[in-house]
Amino acid sequence: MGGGIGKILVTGASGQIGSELTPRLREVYGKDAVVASDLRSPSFDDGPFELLDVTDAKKLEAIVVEYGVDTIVHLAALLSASGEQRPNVAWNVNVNGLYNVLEVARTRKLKRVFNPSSIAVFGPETPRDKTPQETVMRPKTMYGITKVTGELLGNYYHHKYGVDVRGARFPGIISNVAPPGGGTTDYAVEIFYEAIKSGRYTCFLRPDSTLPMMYMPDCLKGVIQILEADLSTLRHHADFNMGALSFSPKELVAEIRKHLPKFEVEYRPDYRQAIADSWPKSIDDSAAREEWGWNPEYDLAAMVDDMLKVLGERHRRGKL
Ligand code: AKB
Repeated sequence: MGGGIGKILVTGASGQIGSELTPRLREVYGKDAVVASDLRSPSFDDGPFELLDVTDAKKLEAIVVEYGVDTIVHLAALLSASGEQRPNVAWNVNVNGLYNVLEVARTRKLKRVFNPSSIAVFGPETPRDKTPQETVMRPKTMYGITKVTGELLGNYYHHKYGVDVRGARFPGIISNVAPPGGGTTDYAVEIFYEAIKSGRYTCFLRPDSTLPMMYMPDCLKGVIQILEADLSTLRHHADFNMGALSFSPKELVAEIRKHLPKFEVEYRPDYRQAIADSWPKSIDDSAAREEWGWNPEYDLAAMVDDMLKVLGERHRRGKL
Protein backbone atom coordinates (compact mmCIF):
# COMPACT_ATOMS: atom_id res chain seq x y z
CA MET A 1 0.00 0.00 0.00
CA GLY A 2 1.56 3.30 -1.12
CA GLY A 3 1.80 6.68 0.58
CA GLY A 4 1.02 5.28 4.05
CA ILE A 5 -2.68 5.09 3.14
CA GLY A 6 -4.62 2.57 5.26
CA LYS A 7 -8.39 3.05 4.97
CA ILE A 8 -10.01 5.48 2.54
CA LEU A 9 -13.47 7.06 2.76
CA VAL A 10 -14.79 8.32 -0.60
CA THR A 11 -17.61 10.88 -0.39
CA GLY A 12 -19.76 11.40 -3.50
CA ALA A 13 -18.85 7.86 -4.56
CA SER A 14 -21.94 7.50 -6.79
CA GLY A 15 -21.13 10.57 -8.90
CA GLN A 16 -19.28 10.83 -12.22
CA ILE A 17 -15.75 10.57 -10.79
CA GLY A 18 -16.64 8.43 -7.76
CA SER A 19 -18.25 5.74 -9.92
CA GLU A 20 -14.87 5.05 -11.53
CA LEU A 21 -12.41 6.23 -8.88
CA THR A 22 -13.89 4.09 -6.08
CA PRO A 23 -13.51 0.79 -8.01
CA ARG A 24 -10.00 1.86 -9.09
CA LEU A 25 -8.99 2.66 -5.50
CA ARG A 26 -10.32 -0.78 -4.52
CA GLU A 27 -8.15 -2.38 -7.21
CA VAL A 28 -5.10 -0.56 -5.87
CA TYR A 29 -5.66 -0.68 -2.08
CA GLY A 30 -8.06 -3.60 -1.63
CA LYS A 31 -11.84 -3.94 -1.61
CA ASP A 32 -12.32 -3.49 2.14
CA ALA A 33 -9.80 -0.65 2.38
CA VAL A 34 -12.16 1.74 0.54
CA VAL A 35 -15.48 2.79 2.08
CA ALA A 36 -17.87 4.35 -0.46
CA SER A 37 -20.42 6.93 0.68
CA ASP A 38 -23.06 9.04 -1.01
CA LEU A 39 -26.67 10.22 -0.73
CA ARG A 40 -27.63 7.41 -3.12
CA SER A 41 -26.33 3.88 -3.65
CA PRO A 42 -23.58 3.46 -6.24
CA SER A 43 -23.76 1.35 -9.41
CA PHE A 44 -21.00 -0.93 -8.02
CA ASP A 45 -21.56 -3.07 -4.90
CA ASP A 46 -18.30 -4.85 -4.22
CA GLY A 47 -17.34 -3.30 -0.89
CA PRO A 48 -18.50 -1.26 2.09
CA PHE A 49 -21.02 1.53 1.43
CA GLU A 50 -22.61 4.07 3.79
CA LEU A 51 -25.37 6.58 3.11
CA LEU A 52 -23.87 9.98 3.93
CA ASP A 53 -24.85 13.61 3.53
CA VAL A 54 -21.54 15.45 3.99
CA THR A 55 -23.28 18.33 5.76
CA ASP A 56 -24.00 15.86 8.59
CA ALA A 57 -20.78 16.19 10.61
CA LYS A 58 -21.83 13.64 13.27
CA LYS A 59 -22.55 10.87 10.77
CA LEU A 60 -19.31 11.64 8.95
CA GLU A 61 -17.33 11.32 12.18
CA ALA A 62 -19.17 8.12 13.14
CA ILE A 63 -18.18 6.51 9.80
CA VAL A 64 -14.56 7.63 10.19
CA VAL A 65 -14.42 6.08 13.68
CA GLU A 66 -16.33 2.88 12.81
CA TYR A 67 -14.09 1.99 9.86
CA GLY A 68 -10.81 3.45 11.16
CA VAL A 69 -10.59 5.77 8.15
CA ASP A 70 -7.26 7.61 7.76
CA THR A 71 -7.73 9.21 4.32
CA ILE A 72 -10.74 11.01 2.83
CA VAL A 73 -11.23 11.46 -0.91
CA HIS A 74 -13.89 14.14 -0.83
CA LEU A 75 -15.80 14.20 -4.11
CA ALA A 76 -19.28 15.25 -2.92
CA ALA A 77 -20.08 18.64 -4.48
CA LEU A 78 -22.52 20.53 -6.70
CA LEU A 79 -21.04 21.61 -10.05
CA SER A 80 -21.15 25.00 -11.79
CA ALA A 81 -24.50 24.95 -13.59
CA SER A 82 -26.40 23.39 -10.65
CA GLY A 83 -24.63 25.86 -8.37
CA GLU A 84 -26.12 28.76 -10.34
CA GLN A 85 -29.60 27.21 -10.03
CA ARG A 86 -29.23 26.59 -6.27
CA PRO A 87 -26.45 28.83 -4.89
CA ASN A 88 -27.45 28.28 -1.24
CA VAL A 89 -27.26 24.48 -1.61
CA ALA A 90 -23.92 24.79 -3.46
CA TRP A 91 -22.48 26.86 -0.60
CA ASN A 92 -23.82 24.49 2.05
CA VAL A 93 -22.64 21.25 0.42
CA ASN A 94 -19.37 22.51 -1.06
CA VAL A 95 -18.15 24.68 1.82
CA ASN A 96 -19.81 23.29 4.96
CA GLY A 97 -19.34 19.73 3.69
CA LEU A 98 -15.62 20.35 3.16
CA TYR A 99 -15.36 22.10 6.55
CA ASN A 100 -16.78 18.96 8.19
CA VAL A 101 -14.24 16.80 6.33
CA LEU A 102 -11.34 19.05 7.36
CA GLU A 103 -12.50 19.21 10.97
CA VAL A 104 -12.78 15.42 11.27
CA ALA A 105 -9.34 15.13 9.66
CA ARG A 106 -7.94 17.57 12.25
CA THR A 107 -9.65 16.17 15.36
CA ARG A 108 -9.23 12.49 14.44
CA LYS A 109 -5.67 13.04 13.15
CA LEU A 110 -6.27 11.55 9.70
CA LYS A 111 -3.30 11.08 7.37
CA ARG A 112 -4.61 12.76 4.23
CA VAL A 113 -7.51 14.52 2.50
CA PHE A 114 -7.95 14.84 -1.26
CA ASN A 115 -10.34 17.62 -2.27
CA PRO A 116 -10.73 18.36 -5.99
CA SER A 117 -10.83 22.01 -6.97
CA SER A 118 -11.76 23.23 -10.47
CA ILE A 119 -10.84 25.57 -13.32
CA ALA A 120 -13.96 27.40 -12.05
CA VAL A 121 -11.74 29.14 -9.46
CA PHE A 122 -10.68 31.49 -12.27
CA GLY A 123 -12.71 34.35 -13.69
CA PRO A 124 -12.85 36.78 -16.60
CA GLU A 125 -9.92 38.86 -15.28
CA THR A 126 -7.62 35.77 -15.31
CA PRO A 127 -5.32 35.23 -18.33
CA ARG A 128 -7.21 32.63 -20.38
CA ASP A 129 -4.40 30.97 -22.32
CA LYS A 130 -2.02 28.73 -20.39
CA THR A 131 -3.54 30.07 -17.18
CA PRO A 132 -0.69 30.23 -14.65
CA GLN A 133 -0.62 28.39 -11.32
CA GLU A 134 -0.50 31.69 -9.42
CA THR A 135 -2.83 34.29 -10.93
CA VAL A 136 -5.97 36.40 -10.48
CA MET A 137 -8.82 34.40 -8.89
CA ARG A 138 -12.12 36.23 -9.05
CA PRO A 139 -14.71 33.61 -10.03
CA LYS A 140 -18.19 34.84 -10.95
CA THR A 141 -20.10 31.62 -10.15
CA MET A 142 -21.12 30.31 -6.72
CA TYR A 143 -19.38 27.02 -7.62
CA GLY A 144 -16.13 28.89 -8.34
CA ILE A 145 -16.45 30.86 -5.11
CA THR A 146 -16.91 27.61 -3.12
CA LYS A 147 -13.90 26.06 -4.84
CA VAL A 148 -11.59 29.04 -4.10
CA THR A 149 -12.84 28.87 -0.50
CA GLY A 150 -12.05 25.14 -0.48
CA GLU A 151 -8.50 25.73 -1.70
CA LEU A 152 -7.92 28.44 0.91
CA LEU A 153 -9.39 26.25 3.66
CA GLY A 154 -7.32 23.25 2.57
CA ASN A 155 -4.10 25.26 2.60
CA TYR A 156 -5.08 26.82 5.96
CA TYR A 157 -5.62 23.40 7.56
CA HIS A 158 -2.30 22.26 6.17
CA HIS A 159 -0.29 25.22 7.41
CA LYS A 160 -2.08 25.82 10.73
CA TYR A 161 -2.87 22.25 11.84
CA GLY A 162 -0.56 20.07 9.77
CA VAL A 163 -3.46 18.27 8.02
CA ASP A 164 -2.10 16.86 4.73
CA VAL A 165 -4.69 18.31 2.32
CA ARG A 166 -4.11 17.83 -1.40
CA GLY A 167 -6.17 19.09 -4.30
CA ALA A 168 -6.08 19.75 -8.03
CA ARG A 169 -8.06 22.12 -10.24
CA PHE A 170 -9.95 19.67 -12.44
CA PRO A 171 -10.98 20.69 -15.94
CA GLY A 172 -14.12 19.14 -17.54
CA ILE A 173 -13.90 15.36 -17.07
CA ILE A 174 -15.02 13.17 -19.99
CA SER A 175 -16.18 9.67 -19.14
CA ASN A 176 -18.49 6.86 -20.22
CA VAL A 177 -19.62 5.19 -17.00
CA ALA A 178 -21.70 7.70 -14.98
CA PRO A 179 -23.02 11.02 -16.35
CA PRO A 180 -21.54 14.23 -14.86
CA GLY A 181 -24.73 16.23 -14.10
CA GLY A 182 -24.89 19.95 -13.46
CA GLY A 183 -21.62 21.09 -15.05
CA THR A 184 -20.81 23.56 -17.83
CA THR A 185 -18.46 21.08 -19.50
CA ASP A 186 -21.16 18.35 -19.57
CA TYR A 187 -21.77 18.92 -23.30
CA ALA A 188 -18.49 17.13 -24.00
CA VAL A 189 -19.95 13.94 -22.48
CA GLU A 190 -23.59 14.21 -23.68
CA ILE A 191 -22.45 14.73 -27.26
CA PHE A 192 -21.01 11.18 -27.47
CA TYR A 193 -24.23 9.53 -26.26
CA GLU A 194 -26.31 11.52 -28.78
CA ALA A 195 -23.83 10.99 -31.63
CA ILE A 196 -24.27 7.25 -31.17
CA LYS A 197 -27.96 7.08 -30.26
CA SER A 198 -29.57 9.67 -32.56
CA GLY A 199 -26.81 11.06 -34.81
CA ARG A 200 -27.66 14.63 -33.80
CA TYR A 201 -26.95 16.92 -30.84
CA THR A 202 -27.97 20.40 -29.71
CA CYS A 203 -25.00 22.01 -28.00
CA PHE A 204 -25.58 24.55 -25.20
CA LEU A 205 -22.24 26.29 -25.85
CA ARG A 206 -21.04 28.25 -28.92
CA PRO A 207 -18.91 26.32 -31.43
CA ASP A 208 -15.77 28.33 -30.51
CA SER A 209 -15.95 27.87 -26.69
CA THR A 210 -12.54 26.34 -25.99
CA LEU A 211 -12.25 24.83 -22.50
CA PRO A 212 -9.72 22.62 -20.66
CA MET A 213 -10.83 18.96 -20.48
CA MET A 214 -9.46 15.58 -19.39
CA TYR A 215 -10.31 11.94 -20.13
CA MET A 216 -11.28 9.85 -17.11
CA PRO A 217 -8.35 7.36 -17.30
CA ASP A 218 -5.96 10.31 -16.92
CA CYS A 219 -8.04 11.72 -14.07
CA LEU A 220 -7.93 8.39 -12.17
CA LYS A 221 -4.19 8.09 -12.71
CA GLY A 222 -3.67 11.69 -11.54
CA VAL A 223 -5.68 11.30 -8.34
CA ILE A 224 -3.69 8.23 -7.32
CA GLN A 225 -0.40 9.98 -8.18
CA ILE A 226 -1.25 13.03 -6.09
CA LEU A 227 -2.52 10.86 -3.21
CA GLU A 228 0.73 8.93 -3.18
CA ALA A 229 3.14 11.83 -3.75
CA ASP A 230 5.83 12.29 -1.14
CA LEU A 231 4.79 15.27 0.98
CA SER A 232 8.35 16.60 1.04
CA THR A 233 8.25 17.13 -2.76
CA LEU A 234 5.10 19.30 -2.59
CA ARG A 235 5.35 23.08 -2.53
CA HIS A 236 1.68 23.46 -3.37
CA HIS A 237 -1.06 21.53 -1.58
CA ALA A 238 -4.78 22.07 -2.18
CA ASP A 239 -4.56 24.01 -5.45
CA PHE A 240 -2.58 22.37 -8.27
CA ASN A 241 -3.42 23.41 -11.85
CA MET A 242 -4.09 20.16 -13.77
CA GLY A 243 -4.38 20.31 -17.56
CA ALA A 244 -4.71 17.67 -20.25
CA LEU A 245 -6.76 18.56 -23.35
CA SER A 246 -8.18 21.83 -24.67
CA PHE A 247 -10.79 21.93 -27.39
CA SER A 248 -13.94 23.72 -28.56
CA PRO A 249 -17.29 22.09 -29.46
CA LYS A 250 -16.43 22.67 -33.14
CA GLU A 251 -13.12 20.81 -32.81
CA LEU A 252 -14.76 17.95 -30.89
CA VAL A 253 -17.48 17.63 -33.54
CA ALA A 254 -14.85 17.53 -36.31
CA GLU A 255 -13.05 14.68 -34.50
CA ILE A 256 -16.30 12.74 -33.94
CA ARG A 257 -17.19 13.20 -37.64
CA LYS A 258 -13.99 11.35 -38.60
CA HIS A 259 -15.78 8.27 -37.19
CA LEU A 260 -19.43 9.28 -37.79
CA PRO A 261 -19.44 11.54 -40.88
CA LYS A 262 -23.21 12.11 -40.81
CA PHE A 263 -23.27 13.46 -37.24
CA GLU A 264 -25.33 16.70 -37.12
CA VAL A 265 -24.94 19.45 -34.52
CA GLU A 266 -26.94 22.58 -33.80
CA TYR A 267 -25.73 25.32 -31.45
CA ARG A 268 -28.13 26.94 -28.97
CA PRO A 269 -26.07 28.65 -26.26
CA ASP A 270 -27.88 29.09 -22.91
CA TYR A 271 -26.95 30.49 -19.47
CA ARG A 272 -23.95 28.15 -19.33
CA GLN A 273 -22.25 30.14 -22.12
CA ALA A 274 -21.51 33.02 -19.71
CA ILE A 275 -19.90 30.54 -17.30
CA ALA A 276 -17.73 29.03 -20.06
CA ASP A 277 -16.74 32.53 -21.22
CA SER A 278 -15.36 33.30 -17.75
CA TRP A 279 -13.11 30.21 -17.62
CA PRO A 280 -9.62 29.50 -19.02
CA LYS A 281 -9.07 28.01 -22.48
CA SER A 282 -5.93 26.13 -21.43
CA ILE A 283 -3.94 25.52 -18.26
CA ASP A 284 -0.25 25.74 -17.28
CA ASP A 285 0.18 22.67 -15.10
CA SER A 286 3.96 22.73 -14.77
CA ALA A 287 3.80 22.76 -10.94
CA ALA A 288 1.85 19.44 -10.96
CA ARG A 289 4.29 17.97 -13.49
CA GLU A 290 7.33 19.03 -11.45
CA GLU A 291 6.05 18.31 -7.93
CA TRP A 292 4.21 14.98 -8.36
CA GLY A 293 4.91 13.80 -11.89
CA TRP A 294 1.60 14.64 -13.62
CA ASN A 295 1.74 13.41 -17.21
CA PRO A 296 -1.60 12.88 -19.01
CA GLU A 297 -1.68 10.37 -21.88
CA TYR A 298 -4.84 10.96 -23.92
CA ASP A 299 -4.99 13.56 -26.71
CA LEU A 300 -8.25 14.54 -28.43
CA ALA A 301 -8.05 11.85 -31.13
CA ALA A 302 -7.29 9.03 -28.65
CA MET A 303 -10.05 10.14 -26.26
CA VAL A 304 -12.69 10.35 -29.04
CA ASP A 305 -11.64 7.00 -30.45
CA ASP A 306 -11.94 5.31 -27.05
CA MET A 307 -15.25 6.98 -26.10
CA LEU A 308 -16.88 5.95 -29.39
CA LYS A 309 -15.55 2.40 -29.11
CA VAL A 310 -16.82 1.90 -25.54
CA LEU A 311 -20.21 3.56 -26.04
CA GLY A 312 -20.69 2.04 -29.52
CA GLU A 313 -20.16 -1.42 -28.07
CA ARG A 314 -22.63 -0.72 -25.25
CA HIS A 315 -25.18 0.55 -27.80
CA ARG A 316 -24.82 -2.64 -29.86
CA ARG A 317 -25.62 -4.64 -26.71
CA GLY A 318 -28.73 -2.47 -26.16
CA LYS A 319 -27.28 -1.03 -22.93
CA LEU A 320 -26.93 2.67 -23.79
C1 AKB B 1 -18.24 22.01 -14.33
O1 AKB B 1 -18.43 22.16 -15.55
O2 AKB B 1 -18.86 22.63 -13.45
C2 AKB B 1 -17.15 21.05 -13.88
C3 AKB B 1 -15.86 21.75 -13.61
C4 AKB B 1 -15.06 22.28 -14.73
O3 AKB B 1 -15.47 21.88 -12.49
N1 AKB B 1 -16.98 20.04 -14.87
